[in-house]
Amino acid sequence: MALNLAQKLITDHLVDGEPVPGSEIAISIDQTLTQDATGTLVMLVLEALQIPRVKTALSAQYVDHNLLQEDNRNPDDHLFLRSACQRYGIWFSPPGNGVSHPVHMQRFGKPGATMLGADSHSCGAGALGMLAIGAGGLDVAMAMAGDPFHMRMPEIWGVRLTGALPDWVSAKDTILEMLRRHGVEAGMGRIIEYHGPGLDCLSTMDRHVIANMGAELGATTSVFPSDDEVRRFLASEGRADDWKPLEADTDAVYDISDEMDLSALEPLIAKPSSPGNVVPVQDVAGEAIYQSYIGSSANPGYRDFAVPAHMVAGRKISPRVSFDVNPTSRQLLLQLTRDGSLATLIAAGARLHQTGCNGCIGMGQAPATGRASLRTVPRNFPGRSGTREDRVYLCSPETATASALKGTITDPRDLGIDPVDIRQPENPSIDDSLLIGPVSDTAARETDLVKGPNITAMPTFDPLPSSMALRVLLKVGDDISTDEIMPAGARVLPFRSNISRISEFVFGGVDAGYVSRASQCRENGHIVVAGRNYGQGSSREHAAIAPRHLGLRVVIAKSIARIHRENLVNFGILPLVFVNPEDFGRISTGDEIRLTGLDGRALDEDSLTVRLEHNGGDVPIPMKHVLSPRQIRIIRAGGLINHYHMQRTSPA
Ligand code: MIC
Repeated sequence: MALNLAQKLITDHLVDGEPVPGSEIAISIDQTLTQDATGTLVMLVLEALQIPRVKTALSAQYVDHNLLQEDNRNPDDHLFLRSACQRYGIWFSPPGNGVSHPVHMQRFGKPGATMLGADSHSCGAGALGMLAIGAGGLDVAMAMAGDPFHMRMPEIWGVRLTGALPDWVSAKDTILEMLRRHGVEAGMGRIIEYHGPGLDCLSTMDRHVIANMGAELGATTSVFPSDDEVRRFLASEGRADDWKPLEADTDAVYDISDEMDLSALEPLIAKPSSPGNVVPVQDVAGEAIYQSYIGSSANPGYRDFAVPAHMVAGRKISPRVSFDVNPTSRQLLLQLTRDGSLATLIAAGARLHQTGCNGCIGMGQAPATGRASLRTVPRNFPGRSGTREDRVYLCSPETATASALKGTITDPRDLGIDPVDIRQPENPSIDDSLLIGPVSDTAARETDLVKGPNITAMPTFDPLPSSMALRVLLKVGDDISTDEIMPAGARVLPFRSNISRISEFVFGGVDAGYVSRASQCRENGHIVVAGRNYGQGSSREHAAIAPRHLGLRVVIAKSIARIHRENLVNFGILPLVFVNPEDFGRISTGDEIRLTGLDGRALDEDSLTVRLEHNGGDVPIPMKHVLSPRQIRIIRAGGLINHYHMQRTSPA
């Protein structure tokens, strides 16, 4: 049977289940990626599971998020991670080496391999013809321990690209066009596979831009074929031997077929405060800006800095704009330094920041109150920049630079500058000298984990009771992101390895009273009710573990984003979805909801009825859970760690 590329990648790694859309499958994982903000918990889990050494072909740990060393906490985490890498056989990429996703793709990514990453943007490596999926840290830890990764077989959404991008329109506009057409939920339960003649105008790093922000469409991942362009890319990284050709069979079919003519695209911009709020740049042109920011995993390539350098050469940035340059990696910084692009940017008035995720995750560069900030980053959820009432726009490096020069939102086509076609240099600077490889088994066994005072053990959680009567402590609307559930940023990120402390920030920007209300009924537990696409965005499992620590036992929503739903399950929180979305309106904060029979039929079948006590009445509300039998066992056990131990002590 003719297969598309995503089906080939899945079939090659299938260890359990039928690859029929919607049914649970298990796939083997070749590589894992962790970054510091999620990696500390992953390493603590490996310790708790007493794993001697990772079983993957390759696991790599990057330090790119928690770079501000305001006190001992972040640097203590860096040392802990370094020791854990040595202990468990993992590559270590230290602070300063660069943003995990592009570095991983450049130095380790392999066409045909699977990669599970504890970061939602791990999907960027799909640019190489890999099956690269973002997941919660617990799932990644299990993959490192040698377990397969479970997911529902996604539908495959084929997008045939035709034409070629016009001048001043780039890969970022392509993914913004996908978001403009389809919105932030369209990719749920789907893999997006790009194919067709339009690929010819997209370099591998351009494809990374598109695959990276597939996360913003809610997609499981995105894939591109491994073609001559990927061969060229790997050869330029000195890794020609890692290339192999991979593409869909000629007569392959897709569950959903779509087409995009690249020649018809124009510069686009996502307005505050959703990546799905996309309009043509022309529609908002002229609005004054305060900041313009280039860099991040969403625009990590050489051209994403070299094109801005070309644009500002011999010109000056508007005096009212902070033009923040965030180089992706040390390797890229060396390249930009050697070829003079960096000097050009600085001469024009750019502010140079260290290599890393930086302001993308609210680690510095927060914009001033009420002032517009244009960024090439992937997300603009409310408050994510660090400024509560922020106004962050997402755009291409071309639009960010044109606007920095003018001081107002500017369509780069209106600048009157000659267009350039800058691609990855054929012989880029390659520098792996900071990467530290795994050590021998003997050296690993002799390594002690280095734990600073802020690194605490994973909390333990009770199994699911057979019945519960819980109060609704919070009701929120549609599209609540994990940034709103568990904020990141310079103030909160240093507590990623201290669950009790980080819990103090849960829902901080949404409802300042939530933590104290939850703490008051912590033993009994509580419910959060939400609208559509609850938990969109990051893979941070802290958005599940910290509310669980505060007593969250059930989430009831109109729909729940993929990674967050898995994280809820992994920490023993029951995710329920309304059968009739209009029932959302019947529940109010403070209501009591009763759930019974959770040890029996109520969960074994996909539909259950909860009883709502409201104004003295008793209202039945039908729910579904869409959980597999494996996930139900995990929730009943009180989460994945308990389940893991139970399986080892009493095999079924
Ligand atoms: C993000 O872009 O939201 C992050 C920060 O990279 C997260 C991971 C995290 O919260 O540590 C992600 O995308 O998964």
